Amino acid sequence: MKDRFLRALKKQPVDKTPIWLMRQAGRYLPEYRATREKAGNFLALCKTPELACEVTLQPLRRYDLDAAIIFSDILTIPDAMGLELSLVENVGPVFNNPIKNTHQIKQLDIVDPSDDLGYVAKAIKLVKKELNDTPLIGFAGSPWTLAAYMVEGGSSRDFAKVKKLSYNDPDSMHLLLQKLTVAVTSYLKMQIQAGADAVMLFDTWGGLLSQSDYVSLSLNYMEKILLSLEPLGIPTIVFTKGGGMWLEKISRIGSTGIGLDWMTDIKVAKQIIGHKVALQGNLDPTIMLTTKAIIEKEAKNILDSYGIGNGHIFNLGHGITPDVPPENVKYLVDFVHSYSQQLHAQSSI
Ligand code: 1CP
Repeated sequence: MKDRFLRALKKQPVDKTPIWLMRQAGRYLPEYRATREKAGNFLALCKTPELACEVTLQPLRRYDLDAAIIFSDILTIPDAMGLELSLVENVGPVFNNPIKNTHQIKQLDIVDPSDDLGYVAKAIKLVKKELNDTPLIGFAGSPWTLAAYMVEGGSSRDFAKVKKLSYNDPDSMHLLLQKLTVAVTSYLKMQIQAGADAVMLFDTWGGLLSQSDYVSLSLNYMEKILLSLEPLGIPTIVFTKGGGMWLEKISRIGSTGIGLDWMTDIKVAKQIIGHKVALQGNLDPTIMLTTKAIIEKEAKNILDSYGIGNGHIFNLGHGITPDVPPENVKYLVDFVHSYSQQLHAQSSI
């Protein structure tokens, strides 16, 4: 088993720091763009298990990555709930039927993932057959982040509509979050049963909330999900973008690891919560657009900041962007592996 990723997640010793990258399959790879073209559009790519499997494997053919992440999107759940997702070029994800009123929230179907999202389980099974020994990460959006897109109708700078709804009508907001919590829980269970070796919750917009709203609208629901997954015995990672000032709170909800954005100092994070959870991150994705020398300097800085000790999984602080030169990714992956060896050799003395 190529088990560095799972070992580091459990804070066990490894020979090199494992690395994978959020959005490692995607538009910066020409072979991804070709496969998406073949599928017709982004959603068709997600819904065709053979092609979703193919793009999941593409970055692993190029790079010595320590984990694969199933190719899909967090917005497949709202799509299955009837909001009808499409991806508009130069705009991003858009829902044809966004949530406009509380009546719609009451009417909203809770999806049966094995039926409505069975294509994801099929893709996971196909990937697992091809992967041999590399672990596969399953994922879902946090209820809050999904609700944010569902109420907004797509992406947004400030997500004011969903925040307004939370203040004006907290009961409806919580009803929506409860429905999403049930859906996300059964969706992740399905992914684990299909073969996912770890699962990650993406709370991309948790950082837009005040501290008390973050706890009540996002963190508490993620905790419920983790609690329901606990009996399955699979490691979990929680990533709240903009959550650096709440690490202590996040570390108490029961995840095995915590993803850090690039605004967070990984050395400080390790001091605060490193004894409890593994830390994943946290290179600024913009650095991937610069030179190999800068990538090396900044990656070294993160590895040295984490320092000696188990429990670090190298990643970016957010998803890789479409304009990253593919050769920079190879440089980063190889550098992290080669440089980190000395850190692990020291820790085993
Ligand atoms: O071909 C294209 O143009 C599609 C671009 C794209 C891709 C490659 C989208 C649309 N989704 C994805 C795949 C995806 N999305 C993965 C695949 C696995 C991987 O290789 O990592 C994952 C894990 C996601 C998760 C996701 N989707 C998040 C959470 C993580 C994050 O980046 O914050 C979010 C917020 C989304 C919504 C979404 N889907 C797509 C886009 C462009 C977005 C972001 C929209 C926004 O900026 O608000």
